[in-house]
Amino acid sequence: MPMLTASPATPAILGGRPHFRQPLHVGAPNIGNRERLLRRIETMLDTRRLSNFGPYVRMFEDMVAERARVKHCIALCNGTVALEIGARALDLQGEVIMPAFTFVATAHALAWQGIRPVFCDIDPVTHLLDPGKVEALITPRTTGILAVHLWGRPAPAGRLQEIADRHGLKLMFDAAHAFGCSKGGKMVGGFGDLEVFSFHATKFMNTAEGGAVVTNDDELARKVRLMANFGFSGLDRVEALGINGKMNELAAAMGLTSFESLDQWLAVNRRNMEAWKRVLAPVPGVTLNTWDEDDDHNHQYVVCEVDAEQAGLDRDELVAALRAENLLARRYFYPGCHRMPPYRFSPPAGGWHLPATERVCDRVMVLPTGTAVTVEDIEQAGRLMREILDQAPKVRSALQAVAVPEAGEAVR
Ligand code: T4K
Repeated sequence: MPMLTASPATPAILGGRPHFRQPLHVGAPNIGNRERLLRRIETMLDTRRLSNFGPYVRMFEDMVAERARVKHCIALCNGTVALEIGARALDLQGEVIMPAFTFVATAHALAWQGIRPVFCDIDPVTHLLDPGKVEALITPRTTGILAVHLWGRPAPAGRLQEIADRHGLKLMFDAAHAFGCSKGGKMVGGFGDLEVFSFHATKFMNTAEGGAVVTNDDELARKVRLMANFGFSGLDRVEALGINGKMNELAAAMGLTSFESLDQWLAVNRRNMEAWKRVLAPVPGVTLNTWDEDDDHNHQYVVCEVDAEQAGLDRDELVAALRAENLLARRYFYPGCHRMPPYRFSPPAGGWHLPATERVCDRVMVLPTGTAVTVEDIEQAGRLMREILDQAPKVRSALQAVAVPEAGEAVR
């Protein structure tokens, strides 16, 4: 639990003590009931069943499929491998259209198997792939669209499906952020040909490391299961090319335990989001992203945009000043996949044209939430942000004069 130091007279960047004694992370894991987890591990050790589609993995798959209201769930070792196997099961090749504003794993999962990610711009408000910009990027080499339910907000699946159908393309969703989310009453999991969840430690629901492919298509599910297990369809019968993408029993035990606390965590995330909404309302130039109240949301990311002119500091300056306080805000997914190696070395003729992506990359700031964060922390953080911005010119000068902690470092 982050501990507060005495009330801050001076922001740390101006020489005061860091406000939070313990770092306040974006992505500190939610941890389920220890006794129940340890009991599951005891059983696992007693039965010596550690991997290869054991009972915990089967149970976990059933629970994910039920929650996402989808026919098949194949639990895998992480979200990145799930994306790779999903893309391969769909026989994606050549070029696939995707947003550049996402975690780099989305692009790497394609590039790792020789598929060229073609970056499409996003809607500047929702941060999601802009369907109006997709068709212009389709070429004879395009085989699919990989959209991302970024921050847990469902991508415009209906419009993307129409485009995919019109051009004979496969449609897959990176739902790494969106477990438990819904759009128009339909749960994330059943959109497109298949969807991919991540259950990484930093996610709303975690298995420490883990992921899953979910689909309503029987044949695709069979293919994914084969591919994730070296192509084995029997004890010693290999039917196809495969790799090892299996989730192990330890991870599934963690997942089953996480499931038991899911609704409680959701309530915490909602409570925290309301608190952030309240405390950020009077902060000049810092605007919390909105969401559709009719949709289910897991609120695992608290995302805002910083308007440098109104705030008096730009996003990077504000993030640096907050990090000096041990409030470890993040600027996910800066600078955008298209400006990262290897993608920045192979732009199309004329370069990438992604103005909305680049604007959002320069403004987004993600703030801590989850069960490790209290309402009191958030209220303190709001006051702190106002104090920092009240002294923006001094903070800017101080930032220019000192070495600011790098991402991941905490000031002690
Ligand atoms: N698609 C999308 C859209 C994704 O966002 C991701 C992953 C994927 C695909 C791929 O899924 P996986 O293959 O990962 O299943 C994190 C995660 O590693 C990554 O899973 C996640 N997205 C991405 C958005 O965030 P970092 O660079 O933020 O990790 P890190 O180590 O800085 O952790 C964040 C904070 O959480 C740290 O400040 C400390 C805290 N933390 C982290 C871990 C792992 C803990 O307190 N305990 C922990 O065990 O990437």
